Amino acid sequence: MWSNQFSRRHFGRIAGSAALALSTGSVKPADAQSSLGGQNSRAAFPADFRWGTATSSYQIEGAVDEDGRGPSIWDRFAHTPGKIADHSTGDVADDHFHRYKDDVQLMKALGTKTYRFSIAWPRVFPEGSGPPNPKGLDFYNRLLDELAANDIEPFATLYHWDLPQALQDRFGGWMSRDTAKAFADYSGYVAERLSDRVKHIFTINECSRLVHLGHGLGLDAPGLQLSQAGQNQVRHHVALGHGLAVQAIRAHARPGTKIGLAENMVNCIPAIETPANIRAAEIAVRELNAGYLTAILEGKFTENYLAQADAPKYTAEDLRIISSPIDFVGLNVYTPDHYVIAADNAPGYTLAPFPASFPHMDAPWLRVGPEALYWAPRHAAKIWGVKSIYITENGTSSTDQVAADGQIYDVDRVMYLRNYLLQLQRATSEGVPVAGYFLWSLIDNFEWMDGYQKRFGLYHVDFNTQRRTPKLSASFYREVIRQNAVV
Ligand code: GBH
Repeated sequence: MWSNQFSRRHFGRIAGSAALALSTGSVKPADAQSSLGGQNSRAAFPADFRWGTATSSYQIEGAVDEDGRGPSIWDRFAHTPGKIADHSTGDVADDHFHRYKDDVQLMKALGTKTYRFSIAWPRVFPEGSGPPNPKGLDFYNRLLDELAANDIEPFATLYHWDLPQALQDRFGGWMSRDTAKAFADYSGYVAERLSDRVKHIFTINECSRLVHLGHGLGLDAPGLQLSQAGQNQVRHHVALGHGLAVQAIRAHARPGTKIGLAENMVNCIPAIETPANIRAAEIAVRELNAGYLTAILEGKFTENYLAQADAPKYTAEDLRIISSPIDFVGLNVYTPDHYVIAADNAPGYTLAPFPASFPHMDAPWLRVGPEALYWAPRHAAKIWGVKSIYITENGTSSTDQVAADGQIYDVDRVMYLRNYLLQLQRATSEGVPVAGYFLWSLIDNFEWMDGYQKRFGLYHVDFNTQRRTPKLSASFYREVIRQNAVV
């Protein structure tokens, strides 16, 4: 298995002589800076900035039948023929359920001091609600103890899309308010038992994707293709579930537990950074996130959102619950969603179409626009006055060929990360309150509808042997963390 020693040697080898010198401790960050003409001092992050990696339960755990776990909508979906590109499932995935100790060592080898993971609801409540399954929670107890022993702070997500299948069967999952209530009960239960060690909790990961791909396009579980009205109602129930969970966590967690969410906000970039375009981008962000982030952070829907024929059914009490105060906002940022140009006529902005030549990584949707990582947190801070922001996901897939010498020279991922991180540093240097960054992902994993064909990890995984191998990008990230600056 993976010892720390081994990984350090391995890092030295893959990153060449410069990293070898660094790993012996003979070159200090200051020396590195002076040799680069002081560039690094300009690209430094706040001293207490938190660096981490992110994963999610169904994508890495495997062990879907162990210790009383119930089935989730992703088990059902992945086992439905034709849904996953390579006909794979998350039945085994990275076998993290059994290899979590080794995986914690991978985090340690990077120098990360934080880790964002998700808890599988069907491990804790196999039927979604009703009697809990203490053995299911025990896995997370073991993981948390292992993280603590290695000085890595846990940030836990309560819902990364693996809804208990029983709730889908019983009342249509998120199509019903009952799922929002069950989510709150589960959240309070987990918070009570884990908040002695987990001080930061995210309620729901990416409402926008679970609505659009899960209930609109049918490409994610539960694979539904609802009308616009149906999708808006699902979004409303997810928002309500978030709000009820915030209240339940506050009621049951230890004092001082911080609560937020992790959202892939529809991110609008001023096409040219003029004051008019920046203002237009802010208007667009408010409107294009009206059903979720705007409602959560403002306590009301925008007039345009309500004016549409398909507006959700809601009560004033719902909005009060949805906008329960939160402590931080997590943003998943991969791409620029829209480039925006100011317009005189309503709604005050134009969304520029993307030219076919716009560059992307190893997926057509993964467009390369590093400034997305500057604008997302800046918008959240400016538009809603958010005081604490985490980048809860950022990263990229790459074709990741294993070279003849066994190494993975993912210089494209390094290029992507370097340019995005420079834009994040631009934000923190301007005082945008970003407290930390979680790179997606620690290890290659089950990439939803793409199966194992898309790789996002800093560590390459051979899914036949479960062998983990650090890619060049792992050395890059380790160096960024060591210097607390873009290198
Ligand atoms: C995140 O989603 C997830 O949180 C994470 O679990 C996942 O592994 C990671 O990113 C990488 O994908 O309509 O077919 O063009 C990222 C958000 C991904 C949103 C892809 C929209 C469009 C797919 N998005 N997506 S498609």
